Amino acid sequence: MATGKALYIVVLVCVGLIVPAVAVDAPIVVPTAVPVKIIFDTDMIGDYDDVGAMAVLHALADRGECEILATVSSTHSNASAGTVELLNAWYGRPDIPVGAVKGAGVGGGSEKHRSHIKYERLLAKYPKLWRHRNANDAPDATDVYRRVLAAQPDGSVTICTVGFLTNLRRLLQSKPDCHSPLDGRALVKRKVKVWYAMGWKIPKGRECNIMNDPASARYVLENWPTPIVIDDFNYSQYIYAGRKVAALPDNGNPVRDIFAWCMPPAEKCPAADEIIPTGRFKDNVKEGHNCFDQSCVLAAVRGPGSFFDVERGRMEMLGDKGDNVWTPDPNGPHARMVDKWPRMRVAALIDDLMVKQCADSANK
Ligand SMILES: [Ca+2]
Repeated sequence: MATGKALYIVVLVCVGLIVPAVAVDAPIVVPTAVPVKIIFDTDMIGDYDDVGAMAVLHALADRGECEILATVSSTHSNASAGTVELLNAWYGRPDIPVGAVKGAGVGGGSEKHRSHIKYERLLAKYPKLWRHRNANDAPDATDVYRRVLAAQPDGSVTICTVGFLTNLRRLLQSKPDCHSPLDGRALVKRKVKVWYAMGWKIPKGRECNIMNDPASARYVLENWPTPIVIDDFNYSQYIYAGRKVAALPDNGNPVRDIFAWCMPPAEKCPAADEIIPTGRFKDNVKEGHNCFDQSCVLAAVRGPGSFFDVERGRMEMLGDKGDNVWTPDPNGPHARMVDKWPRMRVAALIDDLMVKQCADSANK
């Protein structure tokens, strides 16, 4: 990261979030005002925890904890942008700007690609809740980022990515335009407070969001000018939730639909306490499905000291395939999420947020 330590000013508590585990010079910015202004960047492709993350995001917005400035997709195909629009509309916020990656982004293949069938099914079930069938039709995510960031107060925006980093690379490399005379990196440095990223593996490994576009991941990691908080694979893989929302009646709830369609029955899955001690990866257990993305968006809104603490260090990428290594360092430029609450308690909170019912049923 190219910025100096002086940028890392911790502002302790304005919303009751004291951060006992974080030194005063830590590179983490705690939310200083509510609602937290947030841009959500999702891949919405293979895994459906992105749908759960949007449910958590909207539930937190309903509670007044965040203001959703924009929702963009980093997936270059098919139903991704439409699904994002659909969820925004179902939660009563149809006017949130939506954008999608343009050009050679990470794709899901043809419209029949298996990872998008569940989203195509969702678009068919709720035809009035979306406008852009596929990413090619949707507005350019880079333009959405620049327009939305330029209109916000300096240092006010939290970015949360739960997918590939293609959009952020293109934002950083963007040129001055009608929205701002600043180039992308200067605009981010001016407007963004902190970036929360679901990605990488700690202590080392190769993670999906990184390995699918490793060049973008490396570029963004090495050029991002604000603090970074990492929700790594090995933190959030053992937060399991989703049974509660999947068990809701089939009465027109797209979050319920996705979890009910995609999660295998509990009786066919091992219990979490059979899996967690082994250190193995398992995407579904009796308690639910991994909450990689839900944990990241919850962290981005509530900040360090809420349900998680942070460890400082340095994230580095190795080679060109997406491998990474984390080195703990009290003076390191990055931060990663570590346990404060037991992960099953975090899962219970996510379960409760995902069953939040939409107050506005007029659009259904
Ligand atoms: Ca994702």
